[in-house]
Amino acid sequence: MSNLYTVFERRFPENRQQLFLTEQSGRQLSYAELEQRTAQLANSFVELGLEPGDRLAVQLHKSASVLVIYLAALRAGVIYLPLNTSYSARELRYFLADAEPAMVIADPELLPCLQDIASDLQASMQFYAVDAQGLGELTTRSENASHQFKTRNCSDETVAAILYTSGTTGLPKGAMLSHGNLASNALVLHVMWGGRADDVLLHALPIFHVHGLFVAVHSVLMAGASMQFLARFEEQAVIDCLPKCTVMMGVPTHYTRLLACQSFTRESCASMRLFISGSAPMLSSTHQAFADRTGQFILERYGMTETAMLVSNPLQGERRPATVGFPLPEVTLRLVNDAQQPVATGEIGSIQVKGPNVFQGYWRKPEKTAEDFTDDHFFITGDQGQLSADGYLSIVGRSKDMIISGGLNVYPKEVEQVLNTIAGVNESAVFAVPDDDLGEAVMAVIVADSDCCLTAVFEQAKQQLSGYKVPKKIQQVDFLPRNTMGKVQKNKLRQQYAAVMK
Ligand code: MCA
Ligand code: AMP
Repeated sequence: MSNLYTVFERRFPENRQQLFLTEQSGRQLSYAELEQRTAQLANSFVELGLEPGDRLAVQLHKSASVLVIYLAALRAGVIYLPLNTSYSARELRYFLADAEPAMVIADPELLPCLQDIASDLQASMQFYAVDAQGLGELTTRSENASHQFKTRNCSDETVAAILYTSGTTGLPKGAMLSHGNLASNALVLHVMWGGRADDVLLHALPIFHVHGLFVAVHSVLMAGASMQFLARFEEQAVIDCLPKCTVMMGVPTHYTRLLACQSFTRESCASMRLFISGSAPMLSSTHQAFADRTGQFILERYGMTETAMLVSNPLQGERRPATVGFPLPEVTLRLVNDAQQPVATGEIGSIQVKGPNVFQGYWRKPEKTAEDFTDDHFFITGDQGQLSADGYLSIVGRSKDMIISGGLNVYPKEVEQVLNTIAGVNESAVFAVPDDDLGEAVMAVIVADSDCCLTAVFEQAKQQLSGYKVPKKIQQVDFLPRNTMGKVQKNKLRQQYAAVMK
């Protein structure tokens, strides 16, 4: 098995002058430039002493330069570690301490905070600033480097990237995805979704996650196709771009926001062959409204950071709303009851999976890794599913205490831990409430001193948590509902506040 970059390179268009991407500014990157710039940067990484297996942490706003850095890291055998630009100093400290990156590349305005953290941790890391145009000392250095780089060989198990996912305990875990995991998933999706060289992907997702970085970008590289690379999801920009595109991948919030626009019409989608949705459940009513408006059926699929994509509705055949379709080739999926016995068709069970896409474990957390696998090596997803007689999987719930807000995961425990440290707050409970825009919104109830100021609690929460984790509503209560075991009854809270965002 080869380096993931080599898998892509073999599929680059013969004419390397063809476009890989176009940014909103009109700036373009051809496959020839991609090859050259990734070779130069990989040479710089080696000159600067990065060794295979070293971690490269990257905290940059979305631009083509980030993809050049990602692919150069793959070529040099360096482990790529994307950091969300909305992370707070508290969150970043955990990631730097845990991953111990040898190099950190960040936006000039974000770099000082990372440097302060590293100096506080007494950790030695190389720091480079790269600005929105992709410029900085590192880029200048790489401009003088050779255009040739022999991409490092690696095995299926060699770690390509670490993506942090928070956990039910409140402590994030670094999921190690290997070159083999990502290559097998990219190939399967290319075949299942009918990737074509003349595809143009509309890319409006963030690139810190499996969805935007791997599923979307890899689909372009596997087809030798191109993409319109938008810095963020903004409805009108997406609608303006659609006529130049053939495929779009998004989260349900993207599709509901498009449907709220009058200018999103059947005509604006005329060149599109495929709309894909994932990361969060899509309501059947959204599927229907989308089909009514555009004449096209969204293809919904299901995956996780630890496994990349697992299950997909078919390209040809019925795309069934409220289901995520069939297990992908090579993915073995089973539904089990509490006694770990397979459930009958139509019954609800915990989803467990096995396959070449399943990650290598959590970075430096062997005990956590062991907890999440069964004795016969199935990964326990923490999702609850149900299979129809004709094999369609529905995700019907989660055994993990997790909120999905606008396609982003929030673990209540982490938010509760932060709220509980705020002066005046005695205890808290964080849970999901239905939200028309985000699907689920984060809500907190707190038991606090009588003089506790809610505005101050919000401010403190904002300082310590990424914006999407900050509760949209915080309500002060006299006590938390508990069962006889003393456990907070979140079901009761969810019911009580179900209409709070309406
Ligand atoms: C931003 N904010 C949010 C969210 N995003 N709050 C709750 N949930 C969110 N998802 C907050 C910001 O902190 C800010 O708060 C305010 O909303 C406005 O921020 P802005 O950036 O302008 O928001 P936006 O542009 O409206 O973004 C919403 C969005 C975006 C378009 C839904 O979150 C998005 O693109 N989500 C996609 C996420 C994704 O790619 N997920 C894949 C991971 P304040 O005003 O207070 O500062 S899951 C995955 O990879 C698995 C494997 C899978 O299956 O795909
Ligand atoms: P993450 O940990 O960020 O990778 O999020 C993965 C989780 O998102 C899964 O375990 C599911 O709970 C959820 N998810 C992803 N795709 C879907 C989908 N199409 N429908 C319902 N839930 C989904």
